[in-house]
This record gives sequence, C-alpha cells and structure tokens, in this order.
Amino acid sequence: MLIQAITPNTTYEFAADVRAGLTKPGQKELLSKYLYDDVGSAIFEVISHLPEYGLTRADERLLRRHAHDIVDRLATPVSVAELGSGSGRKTRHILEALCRRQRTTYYPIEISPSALAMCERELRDIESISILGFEREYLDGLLEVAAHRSTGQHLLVLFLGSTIGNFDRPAGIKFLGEVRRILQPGDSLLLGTDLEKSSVQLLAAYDDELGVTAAFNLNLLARINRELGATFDLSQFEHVARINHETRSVEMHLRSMRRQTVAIDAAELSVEFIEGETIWTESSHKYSLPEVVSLAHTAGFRCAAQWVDDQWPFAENLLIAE
Ligand code: AVJ
Repeated sequence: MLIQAITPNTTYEFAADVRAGLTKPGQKELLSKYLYDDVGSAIFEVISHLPEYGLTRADERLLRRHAHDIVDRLATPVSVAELGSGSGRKTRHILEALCRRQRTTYYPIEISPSALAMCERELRDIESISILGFEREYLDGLLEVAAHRSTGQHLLVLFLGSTIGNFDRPAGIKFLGEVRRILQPGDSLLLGTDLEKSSVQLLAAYDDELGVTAAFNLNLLARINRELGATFDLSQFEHVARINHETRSVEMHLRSMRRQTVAIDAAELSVEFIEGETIWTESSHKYSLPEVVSLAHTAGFRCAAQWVDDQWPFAENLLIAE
C-alpha cells in the first residue's frame, strides 16, 4: 500500500492539548483521540472481544450479513474512503462485495501508522482492489481523497464502529455537515451508531470484569508519562464508567484516589488533584433510529436505509448526500 504521510500529531500539539484539558476550570478533561496510541489500539482490539462489549461484533455482523444489499444501493462507479480504518476486518465484507462488481480503490484515513499498516495487511489479498492510505486527521484525509477523484466517480465514506459517539450531539451534527460539504450529491456515507440500551448493559460494557477497559483508560496516563515525561502514579487513579442520562452517553473518567500533584514536563505544568476528583476522558453517545434519520437530514443527507443487529442494539445507516 502506498501511504501518504505527514506528521499530524506532534508532541507539541499533544502537550498543548493536555495542558488545555488539565487546566480547565471545573471538570478536567483529556481528548479521547489520545486513547489510541499503539498500546491503546491494541487494548481496544481486546475490548472488542469481551462478552460484555457487543458493539464491534454487532457492527461486523451487520456488514457481513448486509454487504450486498448495501452495495446494491450505491451509485457506481464508486471509490471507498474510511474514516478510522482500525484493523480493516469488518470493512472486508463491503470491499469484497464491491470488488465483485468493479475494480475498487480503497482509501483508509487514519492517524495511526500501525493501524494503517495492519489494515493493508488484512485487506490486500482482495481481488481487484487498490489501497491508498492517508495518515491524516479525518477531514484532512477526506479532502485529499475527494481531490483525487475523477469525474463521474462516486464516493462511499465509511464511518463505522460508532466512532461518531465520541462527539457530543451538536459536534456530531457539525462533523457530518463537514463530511457532507466535501461530498457531491449522490455520494454516500455508511454510518455505524450504537443504540440506546439499559444502564446495566452499558455499565458492564464500559467497566468490564477483567479490567480491560480500565487498562485502556489508564493507558492514557501511561502515555502522557511516556511521551510527555509526566509523573502520573497509575496506582493512584481508578477507572470510572458513568451514565449521563441528560446527554444519553456513557462517560469514562479517571478518578484521583487521593490528594496529589502531578508534574508534566513537556507541558511545563504541575497539576493538583483533590481526592475523588476526576479527569473526563471519553463519552460514548447512544442513539435512537429516528434520531439518526433527523440528524442525517440536518447535515444534508437522506437516510436511505437502516439495518439493526438482532443481538446487540446497533445500527448501520446508509446516508445519501442530497
Ligand atoms: C471505539 C469509540 C466506539 O465508545 O464504545 C470502548 C471506545 N471506550 N470502550 C466506544 C470505547 C471504551 C468505543 N468507540
């Protein structure tokens, strides 16, 4: 695979974001995108196999079962761009269905070079495929893909795994609107959304028995220690998952188990924590089917079809740019 690389996330940017998040008055926070370094991505891969966390398996099941139906609804010829390629495992179903009909170019867009490499290893054996990876932030990468397209060539954008859930609702709509502006009428967006479910099920999914999600969350502090020379003592923070009923999301936090001070060398920062204070690290918003239809509409898409898994409430939504 060809990879077009720039270095999108310098240590400097990471340090600036950490500084901004940990000096916020009130709730301290860290951006969830930083959970996914090589270690974090590997831990997330384990999460996706946990019995309590059905999201990724539901996503893959839907794509496997409905790939032909999905592909049948697309305007062709079509190229495929994926925002956050992950391992590429679930994308295979869509690409195989498409490649049976036409030669297909697949553009994974991903800030993690190791995830890009993994996805190309996973998918390069598909017949009639060309893979061109972009090591970029989502919208930057999509802009470049759109610039590469030839006239008459449509685009299918994949935004799977309910990554959209990491945005709050207004930011999610704004993001979809930005994707829409890069697309042309008739292009499509396949959007995976986790659906609302019971608090019991959600808390189990985000605070599993084995402690894998706790490790995933705590790795963010370990990463700040590694990359920014900080002094977080991981044994003095604990993983917390909470339901926010108002925003219909699950939040992950890291709670300081005592009063403590942490130095972060590269951010030229010393941060104080009181006992019980938390750092908010991620939100995972849950949706209803009609809500996705209206959200799509607000962003300039028509929702052409929705497929729902029969084991774990999760939907694949095919949105067509109007
Ligand atoms: C990869 C963003 C979909 O929100 O469920 C899993 C990340 N965090 N367990 C999600 C995650 C904790 C996941 N997404």
